[in-house]
Amino acid sequence: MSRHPDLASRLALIVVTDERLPPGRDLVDIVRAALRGGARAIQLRDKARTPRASVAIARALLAETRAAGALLFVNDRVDVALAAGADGAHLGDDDLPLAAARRIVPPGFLLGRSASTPELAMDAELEGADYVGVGPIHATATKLDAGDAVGTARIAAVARSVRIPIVGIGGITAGNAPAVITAGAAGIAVVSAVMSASDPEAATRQLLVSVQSSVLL
Ligand code: TZP
Ligand code: MG
Repeated sequence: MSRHPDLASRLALIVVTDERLPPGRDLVDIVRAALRGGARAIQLRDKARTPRASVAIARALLAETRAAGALLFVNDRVDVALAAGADGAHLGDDDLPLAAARRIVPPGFLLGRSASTPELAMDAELEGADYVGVGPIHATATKLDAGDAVGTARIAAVARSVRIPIVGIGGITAGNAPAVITAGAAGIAVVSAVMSASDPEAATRQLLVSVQSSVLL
């Protein structure tokens, strides 16, 4: 059973932050705009800040996500997520093993795992992941070590292998999101489509419309 009553619908659109923002832009402002645009989940992804600084920004984002009834995940760092009181953490190959993280988090704490193949996704599910992130679906300039694009067919392959929700990531836009959903993903995770948008609120709204309309296809 899912650790969150409404997890799959919250995962329809995860807005993932980037510490490299266009000049003059403020992260909390962009997240607030994304929440106004309807984002139900935010992931703090920060490869540059110290853990101390990450906890401070996570707390600031948590005030916003709580007010909006959205979930906050912290990328990489279970310690930062727990210290800030976030709803969950997203783990990759260099982070705490999923099962080890599960041992130290309270019941109900959400754990996502990057898993780009059916085998890795099955391992993640067995270890207690609440969802898996599959990607990069398309080429992306946001994560330099993301590896080759796996395409939407990979979503379909992972969807045949696990029962937990799947989130597609990497080069996803409002234009190509429907193919990710129709391949079997519960949602999409985006960085640049919102973080680099001139109007992050409108960009978020457009992405959500795109995801939600394709659920009905
Ligand atoms: N993991 C796989 S691809 C990616 C991450 C964090 C970057 C996604 O960024 P964008 O800008 O949405 O392509
Ligand atoms: Mg990571």
